[in-house]
Amino acid sequence: MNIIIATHNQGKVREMNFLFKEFIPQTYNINLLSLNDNNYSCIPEIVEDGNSFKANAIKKATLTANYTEQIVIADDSGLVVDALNGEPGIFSSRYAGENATDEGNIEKLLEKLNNVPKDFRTAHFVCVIAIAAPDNLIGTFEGKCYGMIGTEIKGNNGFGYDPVFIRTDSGKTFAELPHDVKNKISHRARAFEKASATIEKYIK
Ligand code: ITT
Repeated sequence: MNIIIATHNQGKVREMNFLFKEFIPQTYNINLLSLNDNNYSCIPEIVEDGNSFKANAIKKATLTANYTEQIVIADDSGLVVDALNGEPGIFSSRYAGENATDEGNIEKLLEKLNNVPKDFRTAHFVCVIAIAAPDNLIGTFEGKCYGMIGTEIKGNNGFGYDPVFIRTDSGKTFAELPHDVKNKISHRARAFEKASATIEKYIK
């Protein structure tokens, strides 16, 4: 059975593949596809104009499900920094501008936090997973993961803001942690864990 992950972000695709293996029994024989696959490259770009992670996740899931006539899982996620009143939030992927790179976004974040002392650099990631079938929003599931923003980039794993997001328990950034460790504790893992029973119900 095909399930489409409604994303162009290869970092999310890698983590979703891992989470499927972790939480969904292999016996279901799922074929995970994404919007980077050839069959779906013609889907019109979805404008993320919602005012919350949940609204954007629902929009990505429902429009993609209607377009492809398949079961779709969408992930809208981002980094919420307390000292910046919640920025970059839903604008995480385009913090440094419309065609921003991960490096550009991190640079802007570190500049904005330049004078903020360590104890005030608290932040959390949010992930909302929305599951949809054609003409049917099946559900939404939220996960959060708390940490601190460092002062320099560290590590090569992961994607996005991982090189500056420090987990206080290990003192390591998400980009320094092995991917199986991040994928047990991340916002995405927590959302996926909540979503897994519903996903199983629809693939049975
Ligand atoms: P799609 O909309 O195609 O899924 P996107 O990257 O634009 O891709 P979002 O709008 O949900 O997706 O933005 C998510 C951004 O939040 C992402 O680009 C990263 O900058 C950041 N982010 C989310 N999860 C992250 C994680 O696990 N580690 C690091 N950064 C993350």
